[in-house]
Amino acid sequence: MNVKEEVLKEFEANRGKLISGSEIAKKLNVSRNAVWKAVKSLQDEGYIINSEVNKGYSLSNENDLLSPQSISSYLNDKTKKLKIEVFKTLESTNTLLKNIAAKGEDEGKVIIAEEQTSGRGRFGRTFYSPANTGIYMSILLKPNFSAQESLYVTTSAAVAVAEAIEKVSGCEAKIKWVNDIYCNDKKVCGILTEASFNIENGMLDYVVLGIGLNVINPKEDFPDDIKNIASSIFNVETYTGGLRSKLVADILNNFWYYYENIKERTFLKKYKKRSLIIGKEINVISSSRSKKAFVLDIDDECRLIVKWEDGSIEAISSGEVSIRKIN
Ligand code: BT5
Repeated sequence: MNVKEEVLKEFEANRGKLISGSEIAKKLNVSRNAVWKAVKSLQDEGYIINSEVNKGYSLSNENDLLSPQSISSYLNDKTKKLKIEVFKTLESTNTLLKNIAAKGEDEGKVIIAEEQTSGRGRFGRTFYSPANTGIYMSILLKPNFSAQESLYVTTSAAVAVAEAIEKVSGCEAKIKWVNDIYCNDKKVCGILTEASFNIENGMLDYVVLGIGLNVINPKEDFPDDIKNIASSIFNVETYTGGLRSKLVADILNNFWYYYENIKERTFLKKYKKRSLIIGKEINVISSSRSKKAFVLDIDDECRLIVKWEDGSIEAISSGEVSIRKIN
């Protein structure tokens, strides 16, 4: 870590509290001038750091910029070992992490961006990812799984995110099979899991789990094509800041627990309990054809059990279709 990163670590560990420049300088074994320069540079990056003459500096609780330091203060013993890197802007965190994974990176690398210019959804769709209002994060996993089991990564992550949303914002979070999270009937989060397979043994080489969460509404609102379906978990008018790092950490803490116990599928009951569509009518869309069905259940392999209009029952897999709820 360089001086600026060390100074930020001190501030994040003492959020809202005054610490004197000389105290920081002594602790880091650098000059007071070096601390002042680091503070100035952090302020230029947008950190809200207040200073009081002869007393010192304090990082405002309202500060909402993401950094490994800000996230780390909320992580548990297991997730503290993750290697988190935060970027101001990227095309797509999944794309970057897939490139890094292909070069042999270890499990536990986490890439976060404040903004994505080409955020991706499933089936080549886009995920709108404006600056400083959401969380765009990808996690590298190397599970000892068959290709089919990779679905449990998406579904356990959905539970992890839903629980984090509820804890931090109080919004009731529902899951729309297989990868979307809804609050108040609007989509607030999408999950994109991409995997690389070993053709010879049918096992996974690696999995990149991508999570996009709308925390506050973007300044110019959502674009017209998603205005009616997208929302965020906080109202921009009342959001007081400082919670995005906690959300990231809660998601990582929850997810890592489910991931380490994934074979027991402890998340599955919770996944079903949060379902937005069990007991509802939906349209099942595949290669531009749409068919009405009634959702009976989600089975242990995370397939959707539907009853078609002719009365026949089928288990459908997420790789093949999209669904739309009928109100
Ligand atoms: C998803 O796909 O929702 C998966 C989104 C995953 C995004 C994360 S961000 C970090 C990582 N890096 C990436 O590049 N991607 C991942 P899908 O279920 O196919 O939904 C896509 C559809 O959601 C779009 O066609 C829009 O209708 C809608 N949509 C786009 N942006 C949205 C947003 N910000 N909030 C809510 N809905 C959105």
